[in-house]
Amino acid sequence: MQIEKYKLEEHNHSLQKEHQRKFDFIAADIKDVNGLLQKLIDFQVAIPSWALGTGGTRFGRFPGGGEPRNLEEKIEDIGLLHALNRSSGAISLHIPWDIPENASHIKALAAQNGLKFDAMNSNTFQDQPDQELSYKYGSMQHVDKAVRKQAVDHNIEVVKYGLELGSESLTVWLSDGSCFPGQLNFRKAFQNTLESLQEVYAALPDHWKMFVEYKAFEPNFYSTTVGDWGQSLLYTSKLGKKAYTLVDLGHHLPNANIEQIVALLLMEGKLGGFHFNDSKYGDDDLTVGSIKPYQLFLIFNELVEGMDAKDMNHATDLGWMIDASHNVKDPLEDLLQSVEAIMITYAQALLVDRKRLAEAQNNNDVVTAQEILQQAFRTDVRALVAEARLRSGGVLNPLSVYRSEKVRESLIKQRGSKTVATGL
Ligand code: LRH
Ligand code: MN
Repeated sequence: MQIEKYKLEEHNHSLQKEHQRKFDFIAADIKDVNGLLQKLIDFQVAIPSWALGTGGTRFGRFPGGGEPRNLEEKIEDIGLLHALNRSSGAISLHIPWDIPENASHIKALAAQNGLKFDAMNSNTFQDQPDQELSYKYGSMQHVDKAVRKQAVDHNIEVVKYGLELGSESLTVWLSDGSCFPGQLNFRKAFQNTLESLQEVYAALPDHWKMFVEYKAFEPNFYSTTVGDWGQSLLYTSKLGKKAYTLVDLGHHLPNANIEQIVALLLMEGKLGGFHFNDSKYGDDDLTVGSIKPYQLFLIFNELVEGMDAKDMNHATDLGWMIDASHNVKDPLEDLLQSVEAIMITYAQALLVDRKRLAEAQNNNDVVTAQEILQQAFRTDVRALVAEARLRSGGVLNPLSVYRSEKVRESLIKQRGSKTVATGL
């Protein structure tokens, strides 16, 4: 579904005066406001193809209707998000949920919607109907070499799909682990997994990256074979320079200091990217910044500091992806809120007075250090993010346009109220 351009312009015109007042107010205090705005304009967040329908849990799923019935409609939905916020310029596919039957057609449709293909995701955590061997007891860790080979072949097949679409990275998340003490030999599981990842790594095109995503628990509840950042760093260090660690914010044990993990992975040159979401308990996959916005700010603070220390390109040198599941919100509204939260937090991190912070740290002036961070976190940067959207052809308030244009109602009319998208 596309929204006519004149409707977007009408919306911006109706809010222009109020926006200009707020923008002028905050811009007055920023040295290089155009430089900051350009960073926001360049910063693109990849939307997961598996999060365009209503998510669910083992207790139930409550689809809201109008969900995309195929990859084409998923691309159109992300295209609509991108037309509104101009910050969602990429899609991350999950195979086999989103096999591009006709790759050149899919690539052309994505280009029409201003979308690139970010990391491809393999899936060896479910058994497919036509699958020969089961992943019940794991995939790359499996005691049976034939099961490990099946998992390796699947990942190599996913790379092939990605090559056809112009993707340049593969995310490997392994649900492998154990549910009971004694079930698994941890050392053999690690070595089987490393050996399997090395076979996939060997098949990677030169310019590709492999992201090894860790997770503390679920679906295994005693051990996970890629269970934390240390284990993922061990794998990626042994694999080689094309292998990096992927940080999914919901994959940590309670109270983990994720910003410290991010700072150290960045320092080691082994941070590949993110799956942004938020959580209060487990891998809740909630809207970004909806539960712990200050933690997200502290993570972006380490990202900006660490990337600038290595002279990295903020927009392109790391993988910025959302990984969320929408149980009670309209999936597209949830994604608009998540992208907004990421852009707001990135803008706040860009406002941190790095020079004064370093001085305070060198003087062990703990109070001033906190004041400098919270000065940025307590700055309302929404007018900056809105101005960046305006300058890149988007709208001042994406959510209100989505609602005022009754997008969900139109999608339900077009697709029906019972359609369920592939994904989690
Ligand atoms: C695992 C995970 C992984 C995806 C899946 C959809 O919890 O975060 O990134 O493959 O969600
Ligand atoms: Mn994830």
